[in-house]
Amino acid sequence: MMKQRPDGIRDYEDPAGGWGALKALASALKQQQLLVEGIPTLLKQNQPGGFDCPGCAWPDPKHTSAFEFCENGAKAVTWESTPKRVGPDFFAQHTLASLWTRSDYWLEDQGRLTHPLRYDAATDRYEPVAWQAAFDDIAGRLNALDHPDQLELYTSGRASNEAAFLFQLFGRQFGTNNFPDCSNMCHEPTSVGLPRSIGVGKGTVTLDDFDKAELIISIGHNPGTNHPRMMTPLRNASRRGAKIIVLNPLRERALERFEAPQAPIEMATTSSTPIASRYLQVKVGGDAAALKGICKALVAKDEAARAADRASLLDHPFIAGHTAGFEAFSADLASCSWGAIERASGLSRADLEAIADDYAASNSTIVCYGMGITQHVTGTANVQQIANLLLLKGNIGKPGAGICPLRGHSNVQGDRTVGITERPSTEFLDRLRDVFGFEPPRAFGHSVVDSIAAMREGRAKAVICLGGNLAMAASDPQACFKGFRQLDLAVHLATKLNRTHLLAARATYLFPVLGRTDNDLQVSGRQALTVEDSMSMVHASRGFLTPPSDQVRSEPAILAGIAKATLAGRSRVDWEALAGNYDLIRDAIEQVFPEFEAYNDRIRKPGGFQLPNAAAMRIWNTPNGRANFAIFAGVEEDATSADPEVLRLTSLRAHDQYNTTIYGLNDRYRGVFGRRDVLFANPRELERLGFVEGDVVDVVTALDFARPDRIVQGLTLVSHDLPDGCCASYYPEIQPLVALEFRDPDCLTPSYKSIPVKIMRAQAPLAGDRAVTRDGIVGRRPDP
Ligand SMILES: Nc1nc2c(c(=O)[nH]1)N[C@H]1C(S)=C(S)[C@@H](COP(=O)(O)OP(=O)(O)OC[C@H]3O[C@@H](n4cnc5c(=O)[nH]c(N)nc54)[C@H](O)[C@@H]3O)O[C@H]1N2
Ligand SMILES: Nc1nc2c(c(=O)[nH]1)N[C@H]1C(S)=C(S)[C@@H](COP(=O)(O)OP(=O)(O)OC[C@H]3O[C@@H](n4cnc5c(=O)[nH]c(N)nc54)[C@H](O)[C@@H]3O)O[C@H]1N2
Ligand SMILES: [Mo]
Repeated sequence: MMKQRPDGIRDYEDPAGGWGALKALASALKQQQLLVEGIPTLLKQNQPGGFDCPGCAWPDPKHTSAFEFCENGAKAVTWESTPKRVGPDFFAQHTLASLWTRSDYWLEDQGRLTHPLRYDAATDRYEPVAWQAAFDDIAGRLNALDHPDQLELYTSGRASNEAAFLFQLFGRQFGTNNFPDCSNMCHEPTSVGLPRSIGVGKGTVTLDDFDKAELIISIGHNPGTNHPRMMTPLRNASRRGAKIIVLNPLRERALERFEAPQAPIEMATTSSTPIASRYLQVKVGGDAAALKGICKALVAKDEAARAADRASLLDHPFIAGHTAGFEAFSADLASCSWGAIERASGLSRADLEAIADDYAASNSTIVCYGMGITQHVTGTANVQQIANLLLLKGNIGKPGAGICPLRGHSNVQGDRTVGITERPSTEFLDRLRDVFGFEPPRAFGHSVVDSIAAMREGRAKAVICLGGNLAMAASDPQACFKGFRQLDLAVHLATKLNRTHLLAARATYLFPVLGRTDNDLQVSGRQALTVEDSMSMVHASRGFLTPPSDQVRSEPAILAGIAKATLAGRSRVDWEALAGNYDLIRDAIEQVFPEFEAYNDRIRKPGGFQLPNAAAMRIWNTPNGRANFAIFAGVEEDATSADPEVLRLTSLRAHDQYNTTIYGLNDRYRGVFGRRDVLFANPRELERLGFVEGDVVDVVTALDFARPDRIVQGLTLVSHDLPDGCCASYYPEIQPLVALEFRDPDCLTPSYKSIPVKIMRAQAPLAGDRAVTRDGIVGRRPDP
């Protein structure tokens, strides 16, 4: 007889996509009360003249089908264009203390913010405030700081180029480079590691390359959920016979089998397309070792081939002409033992050799990767190992080949391009000075982890958040919650209510902003914004829906309002003019960044334009002018640190969420329905540790910085196909386990995906915030 599985846990047998995706869309429309009206909105998504999907940063194909259907893009759009509203009445009914006890899911599902609000400590409520009064008060408080570096300016990656540019212009003229942004928690290892390897911190491929690649290697990303439009090129590649190799601890359904929801024949005959030709379940955190193993096998095979006078497997002319460090790199590979590589990666030598053979046989290879690579203590090293593999066969800067980091937020790459960085270059600051006539600060500022530490320690006094949900997205809620509550001033620009907004500072403002789908009308007429996708294409985005209320303002308008009030006589920038006509903001961007030449003309062409990428042209902007091999020395150490009680925990996105935004409680492809309070591990490991599926457990960190409150409580064990020694649960529920100090020392990205943990039978609940419920996190009790 079949064993009874825990409530809401089922085996999912179908391919990803297909009718299930269409059904899920119908229910998303219904949940947001958008039955018929939702359809025209979806039709304008990712079409020339329409708006850019606020979902992911995957580029748009040149010849868009009637509409590029994407279940999760559709959810992002319906979530934003919902008719539900959170206005002054709502806040009159709810104190912050009572809102705190709700789940994150509930908070955002209440609807769009409609009025500028100010927190009143006497009533414990947000109350309406007039825009100008708010700007004046904020200006007074900012100007009362002892030093501009007491201000932190956070950017979440949905902000447009125009909003981001104004934000950094304001901050730098105010006097700080404190620009923590969501990139710090996401692809910072790419921004730090790739420039060392190839001189550019961005991907080198275009969509055309996916049509030409003979081999695509996918490491640590889950496109069926997080970049669904990427499934079309993967499916096409598989159908024309290209190989696809996956390295992922979980067997993600879309990487196994996919059924295109826009292909009628496939849907009618339910003949799905197999995606991966080889699927290897690498150990959590074992990627650098696996990549090293593949390189070791390949270099050894090449030496053997050449000794036997057979054709070489590496691109030696490329290595000699374009790279540095090959000798030391191959010597290090030779000295690293297979035993250590197998233990650290959890993969067999035979499997890694087989990948090396596929790779050797391919004339053009793309490696795609996501958070499974970046969010580790070794994130930067992991990215550089991928670059090594590509360099061995000259797979950068040739058709059908290259490196493809899957960016997260739809404009996270663009925000960086236009100046959201805590480590600005001298060249950029000089141009800012020349164009705007002020001396920008030169000292580097805070990234996310530094900014939270500064808040916790009282060094930061004020924060302005351009979108996002910083206190939930960052590691260490123990530090974030305390830090936010100690501030003198917190200002949030947001579309919807979230938990970070409930952390009241001495003065707290919550401003409603226009979203991507909204018509943005300014004095000069209807405005377009611009964004840059994962493949460096810059294009315009125009919303068309009536905004939630006439009080809602655009991000550029609000930032200009704050800047004008704060910098008063100090700035020669005409903030009002910029906010009234975004063409003028783009002209300013073009003056500072020459690669945006003819910006306004070029975004008026459908599809926009591509920013130049030196590495894709084999120009290496590294200090030595070459592409560099990087040695990773950590394999042996990793292979020996084995306390059998400790599992390595990775944090995942469910299918029904967008980062901290929870759209629903299902994770369909992993067979989870109606709940988020689960911990996945394989049945052998459950048994070895004395548990069975369905047991309720608490999880603690097994790190030096363990403290009694670094615990997550009440997770139900679910058996799932994962490698030995590993377990997985959802982001952001596991956040209390990630100490601020647990991060990649090279780039400060928190190690959200390799947390050493111990599991134990559930104790009586400690503090509310650590106990996970079916709805995810609810703050049962205010954090002390
Ligand atoms: N619908 C939707 N779309 C999104 C988002 C969303 O939340 N929802 N978020 C956006 C953002 S900001 C981002 S950054 C991207 C994120 O997109 P992804 O990078 O796909 O993000 P994650 O869900 O964190 O998934 C990581 C994948 O890595 C695997 N993994 C975990 N640990 C390891 C490991 O140690 N090694 C390897 N090789 N694999 C591992 C997991 O099994 C999972 O398949 O998506 C963007 N798009
Ligand atoms: N454990 C763990 N932690 C992680 C991760 C992980 O994989 N595991 N992933 C990390 C990653 S990759 C990222 S990118 C970060 C994400 O960190 P953030 O970007 O800070 O978080 P989001 O959840 O995307 O932000 C959601 C909020 O953005 C606001 N919003 C939505 N649209 C708009 C808009 O158009 N304008 C404005 N102003 N506001 C808007 C809404 O109020 C919504 O509540 O989290 C990181 N944290
Ligand atoms: Mo991200």
